[in-house]
Amino acid sequence: MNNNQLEPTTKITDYKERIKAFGLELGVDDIGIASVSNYNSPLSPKIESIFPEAKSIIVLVYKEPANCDSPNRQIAINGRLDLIEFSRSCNYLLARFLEKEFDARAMTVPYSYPIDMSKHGIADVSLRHAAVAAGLGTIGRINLVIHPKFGARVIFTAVLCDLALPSDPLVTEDFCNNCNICVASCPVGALAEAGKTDVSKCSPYIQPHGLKGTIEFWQKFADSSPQQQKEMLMDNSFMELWQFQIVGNIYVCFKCRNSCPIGKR
Ligand code: B12
Repeated sequence: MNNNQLEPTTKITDYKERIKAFGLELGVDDIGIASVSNYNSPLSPKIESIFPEAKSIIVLVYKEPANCDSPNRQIAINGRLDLIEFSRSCNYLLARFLEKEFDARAMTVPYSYPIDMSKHGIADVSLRHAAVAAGLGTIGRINLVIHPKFGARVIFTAVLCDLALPSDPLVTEDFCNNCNICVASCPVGALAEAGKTDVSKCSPYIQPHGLKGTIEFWQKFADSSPQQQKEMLMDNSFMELWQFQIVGNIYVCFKCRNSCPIGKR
């Protein structure tokens, strides 16, 4: 069909409506569209370096169930894992819809991992910047996108495509009231500086069995006697490490996001 050519405005509007209707029908909570030219994430790679013909970013919003508010660590993270799994299906189904319905080329952008580990926490596509460009919210003091209806209790995925779809209007209202509750809620002070999350504080705390924790464990293991090594392998911290390796993406802290009063029910 379109081979990157701009279609008459009515047709393009119709495409956008059909794409959004399809996504909402899947169970996604909101969808915004940004033209690639409106995506501006200074630290991230250019979208063209990932997908040279990409013209649009379709950003999918998923409202989280209440799990992350639970003091039970397993229930809290399992709610997120449910959503991550669901979001992969939605990405795939939307990409296939674009291919089948509009003869478009599409590439999916996942929730997070795998990312290029040499880039120190900078993903190939910054979903916060994409969500803002797609009119889905504004960045609050918490450094998360505050969605007009759901606040910070949302996650995002995206689909890049070569259809030239115009951007949705930006959200102009600032939903963050700068109450600073998120800043105070962080047990390691990672939000102390406005406009920046201190990754060296946040990351090892929310993912204690991530890269830093794994290196520390095996370093200690290498420096231990055979008897101590035996004990280390029977210890709960190793079992947690093992669990992290097979499940991945296990966070043990949601405090900033849980503390935000915007959109809380
Ligand atoms: C790596 C990563 C992390 C790392 C490091 C973060 C980092 N370096 O930015 C760690 C592990 C610490 C982390 C923590 C969390 N993360 Co995280 N993370 C990511 C990931 C995979 C990549 C982020 C990235 O590329 N950052 C690097 C660059 C691009 O960011 P940056 O240029 O520094 O941008 C910052 C500034 O520019 C600032 N900023 C200042 N002024 C302005 C103005 C405007 C207009 C804009 C757009 C930005 C902006 O905003 C950005 C945030 O700091 C994304 C998924 C993705 N693909 O985007 C999820 C993602 C950002 N994380 C998310 C979440 C939910 C979390 C946690 C709450 C984890 C949890 N327990 O649930 C915490 C929140 C911590 C916090 N309050 O900041 C969500 C955010 C959803 C939302 N509502 O915004 C994302 C989008 C995952 C997803 N698919 O939904 N994360």
